[in-house]
Amino acid sequence: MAEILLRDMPEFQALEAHFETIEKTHLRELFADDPKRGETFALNAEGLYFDYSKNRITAETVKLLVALAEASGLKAKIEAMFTGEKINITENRAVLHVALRSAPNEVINLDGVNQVPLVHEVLDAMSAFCNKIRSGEWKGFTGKPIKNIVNIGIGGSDLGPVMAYEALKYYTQRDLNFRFVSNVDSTDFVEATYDLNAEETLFIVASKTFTTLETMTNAHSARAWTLAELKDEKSIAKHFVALSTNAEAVTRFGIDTANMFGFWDWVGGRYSMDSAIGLSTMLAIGPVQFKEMLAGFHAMDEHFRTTEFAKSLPVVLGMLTVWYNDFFNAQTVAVLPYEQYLKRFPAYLQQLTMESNGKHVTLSGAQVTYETGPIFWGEPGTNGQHSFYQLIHQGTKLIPCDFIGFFETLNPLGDHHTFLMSNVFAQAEALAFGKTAEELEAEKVPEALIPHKTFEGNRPSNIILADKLTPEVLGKLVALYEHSVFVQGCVWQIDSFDQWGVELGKVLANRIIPELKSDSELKHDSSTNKLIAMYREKNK
Ligand code: G6Q
Repeated sequence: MAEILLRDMPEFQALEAHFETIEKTHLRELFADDPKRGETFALNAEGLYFDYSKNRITAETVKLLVALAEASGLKAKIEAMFTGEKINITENRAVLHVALRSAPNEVINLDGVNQVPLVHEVLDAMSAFCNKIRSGEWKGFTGKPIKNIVNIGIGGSDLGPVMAYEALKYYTQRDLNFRFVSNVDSTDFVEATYDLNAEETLFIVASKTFTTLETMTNAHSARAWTLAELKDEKSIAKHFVALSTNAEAVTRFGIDTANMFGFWDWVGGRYSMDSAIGLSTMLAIGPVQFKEMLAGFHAMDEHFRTTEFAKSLPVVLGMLTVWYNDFFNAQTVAVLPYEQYLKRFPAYLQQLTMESNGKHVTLSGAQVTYETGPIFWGEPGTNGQHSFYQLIHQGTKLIPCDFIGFFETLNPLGDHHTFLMSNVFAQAEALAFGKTAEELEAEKVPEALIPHKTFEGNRPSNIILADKLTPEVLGKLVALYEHSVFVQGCVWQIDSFDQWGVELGKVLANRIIPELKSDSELKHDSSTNKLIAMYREKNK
């Protein structure tokens, strides 16, 4: 569809007018007006309960947000993604992470080739490999089974695997020891391998391009570390596997392509945790549970593709983000999982959301005249309550929050879970309703303290609940956010699937590396020149 800039769309303008009428309305009034609001503004789909009643919205807001989503061409764009159109236009690539979790009998053609059998071929190869490692059938070079698995990757080749490993730790094979190395800082590699022996260690080199500086540097150090102990080039075949789209570079590194699990350019790094990049996850939880996770992703994909917008979890979640970002001018979104296993979920979401929607031009290259991707951040509850929640409750910034919780804990212990979940409900309630001066007076709070103890409330939040954290539920949660990001990108008319900002870093560092190691003339700005000169001096 031809690009009509967002601000010129009547649906956007209708929301601007509507915002004026709702801006001053308090959630206290909205709840008083509709005794059933808590149920009216809730969705229950795919095992996820989504309560969005504590948002500064009315039924009219939802109607107008849905109208904007429709006018943005979302329906057609969803179909374009699912059918392999090259919607990542700046890289001329399809965006087919949904194919990674497709059922074997589905057909998703790209340039006339059905991608689904290719996906399942790799999944089968991964499963066979994982079974060999997990059972001890695969032996290291000296004949010992593998006990330690070190994933080397960065960005999309690290954050998803780390998050999934932590999230699903309860389901892992505990006699395997998992480590993740991402940073080019040598400390990361040294500490991760400090207490390991090469005989029992498998390195997974996870890199889509197999050219990334950090990963290649760590992979070469891992190679040297292995050879220092095993002293034979042939050991590499038993202790290294690669996850990549670049077979040539994998071979050049010295890893046999028989030990390579492939994927395709239509899998974006931050959308790759369910591709071969998920090998560490599959090693940890086993192929059966990995497939349960994929089934969770797939269920959310189908929900997204087939559900009317007003009842679609990703659409409502995504449009609420647009609502606060573009109308209330909220700069951030806090993601607050009340589940220790989800401790890396906010970090994972930061890449998913901010690398996808941190863009300043539209698909046709025009400068946007509105806000795009907000900053995502968060910590697991209840820890955050004892640090930054103060600002969310009483600061001057509006911070919409996503609370994530589970009815059941995986580790029942006394009253812990009751205490944990009571905090989720209490926090969302306090944010929405606050505490008035009258209430404080009734409690006989000294007058001078009343302003300090007043909570104005009217601070929005979503609550996402599921029965318990399983591989399937994790798949659903991740797909929910993936598609929510898609919805936002569609409204903002940006390419959510490129990452030129990341590419820049890769180029810039490469220019300075030789300069740090030589005495060549420096032609940067005066600050950069001085910093390089000082580094040279200290490292003479
Ligand atoms: C993700 C980004 C980026 C990428 C890393 C690692 O969407 O493209 O985070 O995943 O730069 O890239 P490689 O997998 O190619 O090493």
